[in-house]
Amino acid sequence: MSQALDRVFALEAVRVTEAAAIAAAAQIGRGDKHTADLVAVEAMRHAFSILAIDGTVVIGEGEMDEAPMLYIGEKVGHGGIAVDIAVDPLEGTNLTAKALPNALAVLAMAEPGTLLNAPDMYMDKIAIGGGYPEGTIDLDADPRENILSLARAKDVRPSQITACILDRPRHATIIERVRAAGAAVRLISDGDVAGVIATTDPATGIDIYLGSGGAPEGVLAAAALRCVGGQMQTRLDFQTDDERERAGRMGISDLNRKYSLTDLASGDVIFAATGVTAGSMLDGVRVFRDHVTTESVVMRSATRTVRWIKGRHQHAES
Ligand code: VTB
Repeated sequence: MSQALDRVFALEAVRVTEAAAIAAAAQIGRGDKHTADLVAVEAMRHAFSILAIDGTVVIGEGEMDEAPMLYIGEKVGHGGIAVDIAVDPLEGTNLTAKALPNALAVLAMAEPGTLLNAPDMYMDKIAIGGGYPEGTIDLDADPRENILSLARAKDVRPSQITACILDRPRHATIIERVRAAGAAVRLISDGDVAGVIATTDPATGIDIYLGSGGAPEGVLAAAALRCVGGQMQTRLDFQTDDERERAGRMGISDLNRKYSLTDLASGDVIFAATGVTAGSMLDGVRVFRDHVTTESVVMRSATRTVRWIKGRHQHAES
């Protein structure tokens, strides 16, 4: 990606996540996660169509036969710079349906071939923010050891560490081991992209993210960490042979590979997100009589610039 275009697209990317977030906002608290997702996907796809890019979706709504829009391999944009695109038009469909915090519209744009083409399956993840020595965390270490190591690196007591973990029965052991180390656990019902990014911002009070969530969400979170700093390690967490075969078809030969941050997103990348419901990183969409407001963040790995962008969008009819 050339510097100049890459800079322009950082701002263009926000238009795309704003469009998805505004569409999804009409579905906040309506109890219908499918419609919430659908309207976000439609709006995001439309917003892409007016961008001067030659984009290829590498992480999207699913494979071509299961997703009508923003499927893996779909071309987006009306021509221009070649970019690979990872999207989650509505990260937190449940959060939106239930009007819970931290639902986001998210995308990453990257140099072609530089994002892990992660299949839609589980991925084990561990992540911390920036400023710690390399090797502070290790996906293969006991969660208790990771907490103790992070506490040493941060020069605090383990009881002053907070871990963010998805509230799932599969995480019972991790939660028990983190608490055994003396750390606090903040359980989230969904939204692990926001959970991973939260580790990079001391204001959230979250120091470390642990557990298994969606692999596509893992790549999106990695794109953000490439821009703001942080450490992350992941491994695909196969549930079935079918998933193993699918990963093989997508070009993954070492099924047991441990992915570092740069294995997940190796080149120049832009990450953009707009808040749908208010959360730790971004305010949600607010709807007024004649306009809506949005809050977005856009980051670039090339310069590590992070911009927060507030938008005021007039309703179409007013
Ligand atoms: C997580 C979470 C997502 O999927 O990736 C989760 O961050 C993992 O799947 O918001 P399970 O729900 O099966 O645990 C989401 O909840 C939805 O994509």
